[in-house]
Amino acid sequence: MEEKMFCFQCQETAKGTGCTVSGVCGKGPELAALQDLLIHESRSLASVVYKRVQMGEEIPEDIAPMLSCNLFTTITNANFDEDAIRERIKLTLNRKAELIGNSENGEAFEKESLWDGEGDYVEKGRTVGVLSRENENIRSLTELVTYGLKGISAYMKHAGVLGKRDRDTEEFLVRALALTLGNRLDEKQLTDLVLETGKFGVQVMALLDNANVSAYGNPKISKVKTGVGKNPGILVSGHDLKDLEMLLEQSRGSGVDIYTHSEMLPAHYYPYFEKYSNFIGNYGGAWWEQKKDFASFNGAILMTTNCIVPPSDSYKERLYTTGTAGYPGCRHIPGAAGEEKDFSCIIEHAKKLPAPTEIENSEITGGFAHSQVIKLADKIVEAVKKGKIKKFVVMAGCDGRSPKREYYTEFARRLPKDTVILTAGCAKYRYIKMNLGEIDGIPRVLDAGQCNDSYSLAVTALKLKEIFGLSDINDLPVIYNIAWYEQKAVIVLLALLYLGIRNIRLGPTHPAFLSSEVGRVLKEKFGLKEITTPEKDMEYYFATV
Ligand code: FSO
Ligand code: SF4
Repeated sequence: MEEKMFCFQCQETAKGTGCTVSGVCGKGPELAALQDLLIHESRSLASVVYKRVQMGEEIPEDIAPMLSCNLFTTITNANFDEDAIRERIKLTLNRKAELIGNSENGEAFEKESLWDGEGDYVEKGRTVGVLSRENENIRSLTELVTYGLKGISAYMKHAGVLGKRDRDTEEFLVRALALTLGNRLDEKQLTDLVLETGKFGVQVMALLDNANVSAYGNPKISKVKTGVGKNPGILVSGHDLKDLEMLLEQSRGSGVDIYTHSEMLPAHYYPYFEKYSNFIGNYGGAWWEQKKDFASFNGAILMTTNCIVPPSDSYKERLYTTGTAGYPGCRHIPGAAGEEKDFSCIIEHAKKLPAPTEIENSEITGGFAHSQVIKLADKIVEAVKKGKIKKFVVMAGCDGRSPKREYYTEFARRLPKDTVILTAGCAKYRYIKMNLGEIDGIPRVLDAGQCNDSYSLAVTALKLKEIFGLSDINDLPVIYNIAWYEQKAVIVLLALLYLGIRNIRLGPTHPAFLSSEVGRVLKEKFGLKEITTPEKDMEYYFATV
């Protein structure tokens, strides 16, 4: 049967090999082709810009924001709206035409950069997707770089809305996209580019950390309520803290309470948001539980980024998107980076809706970003020296629907009582509500924040290395067991590899986009391993302890 589409960028890809009929995520073949075209045209625009850079020109100011927005839009579960993707393709083509038109040396641009947008976008998209690269390893390495760049783009965009940019990372984004247009690089060059992507992954996460801390203060230990109040509410999901800030400001005194869902939970850890008395707590669990959670929430819902699950009719008309997120038929709140968005329509809508139905009434403890952990360093070091903490287990990453993810709940449950879990990202929902207890007042699950706050875990590890006077980060009593789902987890993984961390376990399944040869190299070079069963992995890590 002829394939209608091809996408293997996320963990839930069909049969663990690729979505070929329609996406498990709900992405149809036309949307897939449009996303492929948007990526291709982003490479093409980057290629034109890179050529001009090689001729001694500067990268125009608007280029990196445009490219990062394009890439972020194509991340799994971010934007299902074909019109929104068409609009981005058009903008990108126009900008490319402008740059080529203004160039004194138009013929310097290669054929691949020159498509002018004539013809059908979907048809064109079908010719430039993942399978347009025939060599399996070249394809694998190119996609690995591209998914890393998508993660970088997401974090770049979040830092950008808080007024922080990093020219080096922007230059890298342009260069890496340009170099992955067509088949310009060989396997060795692409492997080097993969490692460099990890380097900029660290840099962009540091940038975002700095942007968040400068805007909202250092995260601190917080107890977040999971019960509900009597007022109508708005449930905010995704990762964009600036959107949350604007909504909190505009909903002050409106009688509408604001709750977080999934990856927005860590917003409660920032001191800045304490001043909003209508910022009530967290409602529900990880992104994939939204059908259930959004239905019982009863109020309006705001998706600021991924992960959107195609909505049920029971709540679709109360679901709003903003930023790079989009879903056909759901209202989109516009506004570019740096602009004040107008959230009045969602606030007015929420006022007319019933209060949330309570689904739990407890607390989640978090806020263990690097500055907070460093404040606890004396206590932690003492617990390690006394043998009360034997190992730290980094379990950052994503959650998802796969039943195989039960592994993480079971792994956390089986961990010896003298271990402490360091987490970040939505992976935490697999165990953060279990009461795993404390060691000398230190909770056994330390949540640093969103997936990008995996950077915090790396800073914590580097600090411990310094305190214990070790020369190699791998000599620390730290285990890395990372769960992946989408492309932000890819950049987190590449960043950890760049920092020299070895023997990371990755699950719940092997990424389909890693060819056997690329998988073998990662295994050999970095000791990357797949998870097995909680019993076997537990034995592997703790048999000798
Ligand atoms: Fe999760 Fe979705 Fe944050 Fe991802 S909500 S899966 S890695 O978008 O980005 O952790
Ligand atoms: Fe399939 Fe994932 Fe791609 Fe969606 S994003 S089409 S589920 S591989």
